[in-house]
Amino acid sequence: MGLSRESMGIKSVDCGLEIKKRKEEDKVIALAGNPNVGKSTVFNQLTGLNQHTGNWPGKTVANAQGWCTDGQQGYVMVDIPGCYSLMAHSTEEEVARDFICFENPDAVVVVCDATCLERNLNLVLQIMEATASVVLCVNLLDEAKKKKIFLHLDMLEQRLGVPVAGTAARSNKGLDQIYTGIKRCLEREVEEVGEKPALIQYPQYIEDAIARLLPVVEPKVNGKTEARWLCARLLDANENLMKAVKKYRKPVAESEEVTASLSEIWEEWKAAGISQEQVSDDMAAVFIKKAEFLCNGVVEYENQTYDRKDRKLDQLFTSKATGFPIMFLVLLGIFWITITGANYPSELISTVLFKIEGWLSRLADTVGVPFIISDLLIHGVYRVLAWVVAVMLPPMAIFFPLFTLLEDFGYLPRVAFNLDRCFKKCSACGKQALTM
Ligand SMILES: Nc1nc2c(ncn2[C@@H]2O[C@H](COP(=O)(O)OP(=O)(O)OP(=O)(O)O)[C@@H](O)[C@H]2O)c(=O)[nH]1
Ligand SMILES: [Mg+2]
Repeated sequence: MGLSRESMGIKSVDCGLEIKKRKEEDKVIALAGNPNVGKSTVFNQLTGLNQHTGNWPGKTVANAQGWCTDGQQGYVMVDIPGCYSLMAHSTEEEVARDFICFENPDAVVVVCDATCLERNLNLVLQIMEATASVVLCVNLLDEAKKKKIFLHLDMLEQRLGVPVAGTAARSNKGLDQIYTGIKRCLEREVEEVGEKPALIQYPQYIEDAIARLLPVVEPKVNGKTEARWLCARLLDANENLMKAVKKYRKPVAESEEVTASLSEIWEEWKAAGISQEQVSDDMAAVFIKKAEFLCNGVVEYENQTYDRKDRKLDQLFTSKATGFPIMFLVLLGIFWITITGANYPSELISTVLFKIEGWLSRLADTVGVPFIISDLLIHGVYRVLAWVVAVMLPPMAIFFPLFTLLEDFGYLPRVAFNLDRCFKKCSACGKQALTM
């Protein structure tokens, strides 16, 4: 039975997805994280569904839901698009941010790439600032092992203060830890609501401003965590996020008290020579430093130059001098192989299929099938089918395996990176090059 968000108590935010619980006590869990870290793979393994996965960022562009259970508790898992930050820069990132920040899921599982944990922790910290119920899922542990990167997840759990699960989702390893993590997270939420000290500490002048704003903002939102996060975001004044606040947290956006306090703070900052850019930079720096601190001692590299080969390939495939020429040659090569290479099997298939058409025609004459029927079926339906198969099948059989090879080698994200600037000029983004 499809139950509406209102009837099941889920806050009504239009993220294009109506949450469907099977039972009232089911919990809504968001699967968030950077692009291409295995969120949809985790989602598919847990729910038994088949969300699209592939080795390039930006495959998931809208929220998708699926139901699963650990045997006792039912969960509605929501696979959300990948994002690098809560300051969304694209529509998918907005969809992700709105679900995490304004849809109030019961918990957010943030999936991370174990091979570049520090970079991924930036988003983890941003989400932990926005919501109290977070589980960290460090995925791709098999890849990290291959690259001889070792992670002390217990230490990370201690430092972060949220449950951490280590997984290799593609081979279905460690996924039970996600359930354990969610359970611990939900139990703890009941015990400690509002008690935890803030994980992110901004420079003193920003902390003072947050302390001034908090009493005005807190009564208008859902709890302490969201209030502190929202105060920081109001001070940061990110244009895109402000639009979302206007849409989803009207009482805050329309409050004269909030506007007056904000103007007062900004006036004071202006008088002290503190610019808006400096505030944003100081805030961003806190997350980067915190991620660096958290990873120190948690991540160990047996081979310090483990990524030298990848960086050299990056240089070759994405630099101005070589990136574009190589990309054109590779793509041209693929199209040439596809079109020229397809001619031979096409010819062979059409010869065989048209020979069969001749046999079928003679057989129909021998058996005495009326001409109108044999003409319709053999020279009509069969011939069209034979043409389509002969013309379409060989290029597809050549193109898709080649495309998959490029995907597996990790070349496609580099194509997206190269084309990003051109696509941005058309108000699109580089990732769309892949679907094009
Ligand atoms: N080796 C390895 N590969 C994995 C693992 N989990 C996912 N992958 C692969 O990583 C790639 C990305 O997986 P997705 O599940 O599509 O990633 P996503 O985070 O949903 O990506 P977006 O929707 O684009 O943000 C796919 O090729 C997966 O097969 C894992 O644990 N180990
Ligand atoms: Mg996905």
